[in-house]
Amino acid sequence: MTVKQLDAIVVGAGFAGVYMLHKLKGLGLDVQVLETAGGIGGTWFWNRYPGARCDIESMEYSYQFSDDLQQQWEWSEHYATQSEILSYIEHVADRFDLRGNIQLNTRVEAAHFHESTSRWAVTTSDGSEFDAKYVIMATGCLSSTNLPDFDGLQSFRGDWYHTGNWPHEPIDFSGKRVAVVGTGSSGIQCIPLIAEQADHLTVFQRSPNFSIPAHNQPLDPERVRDIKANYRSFREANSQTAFHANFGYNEANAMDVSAAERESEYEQRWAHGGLPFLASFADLIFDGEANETAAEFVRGKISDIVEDAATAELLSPTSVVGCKRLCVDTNYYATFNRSDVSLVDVNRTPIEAITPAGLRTSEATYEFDAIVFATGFDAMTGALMKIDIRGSAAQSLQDAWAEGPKTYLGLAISGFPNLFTITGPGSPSVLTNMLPSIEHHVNWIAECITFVDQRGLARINAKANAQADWVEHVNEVGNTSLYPNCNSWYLGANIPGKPRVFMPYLGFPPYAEKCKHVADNDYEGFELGLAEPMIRS
Ligand code: N01
Repeated sequence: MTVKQLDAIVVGAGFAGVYMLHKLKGLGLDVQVLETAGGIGGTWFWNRYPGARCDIESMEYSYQFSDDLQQQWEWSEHYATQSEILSYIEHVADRFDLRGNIQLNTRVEAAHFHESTSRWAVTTSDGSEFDAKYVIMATGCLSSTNLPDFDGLQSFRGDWYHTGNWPHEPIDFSGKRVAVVGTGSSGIQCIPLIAEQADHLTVFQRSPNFSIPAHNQPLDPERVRDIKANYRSFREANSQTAFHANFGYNEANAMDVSAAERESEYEQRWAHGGLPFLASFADLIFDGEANETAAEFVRGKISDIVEDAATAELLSPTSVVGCKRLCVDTNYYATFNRSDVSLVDVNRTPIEAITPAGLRTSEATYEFDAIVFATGFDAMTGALMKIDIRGSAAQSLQDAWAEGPKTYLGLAISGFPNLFTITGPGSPSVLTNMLPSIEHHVNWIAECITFVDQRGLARINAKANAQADWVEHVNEVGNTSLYPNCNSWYLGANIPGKPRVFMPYLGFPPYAEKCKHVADNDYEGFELGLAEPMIRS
């Protein structure tokens, strides 16, 4: 078998991998993207469940590297559907002639760094071998599905699905008894639509979640014209915030204003809909008392919407608003007013097994024709840890991260030279609009590679002390907030046995400044290896 020689390998053909490819091709590098799926799109390829759509507005959940692209592409709704987002990335791949460098249906199984050559040997599921100077992990933050190890799943006689690996053909739940397990963003999006079809839907909830109505609607052509006329400043405003330009950050603290003012602010944001609810007050995610006022407001809404008091109470979280990713829904709470929808508290009565006919909790047995697992992901590290990655001295990533992920800026890992992670743990990633964060990382990595190559260097490696300082800083900042207070996937708490570490970095603008500072200072915190010890043939 011949080993394909390359400048760079990009793992994953989601939004990160596709733009990384475009960028590196533009630099004249010989690049190959390797993708497990049978198509491009990452998250938007896999998550085809009913109701899947983005919770960031479409005008901002898009690339900004090409003004022609952002001027010409037409979104139809405020929040784009999965299929529209997938069409968009397909369009980008065609428009920029990227498909020729993307190999689909190919899982990267191993990436081993060779000290003598300062190059990576990459092997894939089809037995192909590649040799590249750089490896860029564009493997996604929420791409490794979490299917809890329920006893008896294989014995189930009906059909079962995971929201994160949904079939391509439409699934018709008409006339069926359906279970949905899990009430995070995916469950909350699909439950109302499955309820409309199914004969009966039973929702198995372990923890209730806070959800804000989306109030999704077709895009207003006038607003689109306005944004397109000022796209640069719109994007600039976006780059100054975590989520989006119109997030409407309120600088006031909840506890500094009257109860009536708080109520009015929350009402306004509930009516506007979506994630901007999180920006109601500056102290919301930092002060427990402030947060409780928002929690109380949402619980009030739930009890207004849900007719049965016991169901409303069961749906009402007692946790911190935003501590788990805030959900955005269409008719979620109202769905529980339907006579053909029931709610089971599996916190009180855990699922004991999947049975041939359905599911058994500690209290009852249920019969189903279909079960939907909306049980989430092994977030941020799952996809990376599935690959046998070995850096200097053959150290494995599994060993390096045994106590939790450690990175420098979420971009590089000490001891793993010439390997980059796009939106890796330790970067703002999931606490931001992913698209600008992806573009920021891709641009930074491309500049870094240019720097290394122009100086004839063989390698760049994050220094252990710079990485340790960064990890400490990420933790310190995280600990100023309420984020570490609940069992979220941000902390890895949803996966049994996963080290509990708050993985994303809180604060996009300071983060971007830090990355710029590092680059401006000849990649401060990195050690640079001299001229390539071996010229590749
Ligand atoms: O996954 P989740 P998700 N028995 O981990 C439950 C993004 N996203 O796919 O909370 C019973 O949030 C689990 O219960 P608990 C977004 O960032 C975005 O929904 O651990 N239940 C929870 O209810 C989001 O945060 C969009 O107690 C079990 C659920 O399964 C992220 O993806 C749409 C269980 C998992 O919720 C992940 O969302 C969709 C068990 N053994 C996703 N194990 C938008 O843009 C787990 N659960 C709108």
